[in-house]
Amino acid sequence: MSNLRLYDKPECPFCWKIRLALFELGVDIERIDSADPATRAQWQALTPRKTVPVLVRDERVIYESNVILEYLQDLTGQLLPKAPDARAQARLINAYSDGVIGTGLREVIFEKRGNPQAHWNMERIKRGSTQFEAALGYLADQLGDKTFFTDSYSLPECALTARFGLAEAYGVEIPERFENLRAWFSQMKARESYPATAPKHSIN
Ligand SMILES: N[C@@H](CCC(=O)N[C@@H](CS)C(=O)NCC(=O)O)C(=O)O
Repeated sequence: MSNLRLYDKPECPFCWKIRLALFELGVDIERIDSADPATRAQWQALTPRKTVPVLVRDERVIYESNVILEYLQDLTGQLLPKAPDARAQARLINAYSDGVIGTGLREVIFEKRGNPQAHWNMERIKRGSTQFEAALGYLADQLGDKTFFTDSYSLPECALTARFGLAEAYGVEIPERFENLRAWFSQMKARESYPATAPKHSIN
């Protein structure tokens, strides 16, 4: 695939899911850290949303992580299962990861990242962790005893691996009662794509 550039932020869950997708697809990219003051104006000029990830392929600029994922699917045919029902399921879990799983986690991460430990608002952290845990039941039911959320590595694996990875880095565990989710996450971490794409700094 020709000339791909990704503006991203190591700890951004939307960016991480794109890095996972690209790695799993075996696609080489030039990665540019969006926090670098030298490139900030450059990528911000590319997107009206002023958010990363931003993917540039030759002259084409794509922002919004889910549009990027669909674009990668269109280019490769390998990010979504074949059957319409399974494709819908993959998209639903991806949306759930963005919209529901991310909500509680954000509270924990923003609180821990934004403040010295001595000043952490433990109530906010507890509230966020509880919300995260409460959202896991649905995922556990959807996964059941399968290896993947659909019949192959797909959008849910990219999206949730990034979310669970950030959760773990910020001290939020998947409770033991969700044994299947824990086993699934262990499998995801054992793939080459995990260490190759995980943020390498700034997680406390
Ligand atoms: N809906 C967007 C959300 C992306 C987003 O919120 N990105 C955050 C980082 S996690 C961002 O770029 N914030 C502005 C900044 O970092 O300057 C997507 O899926 O791409």
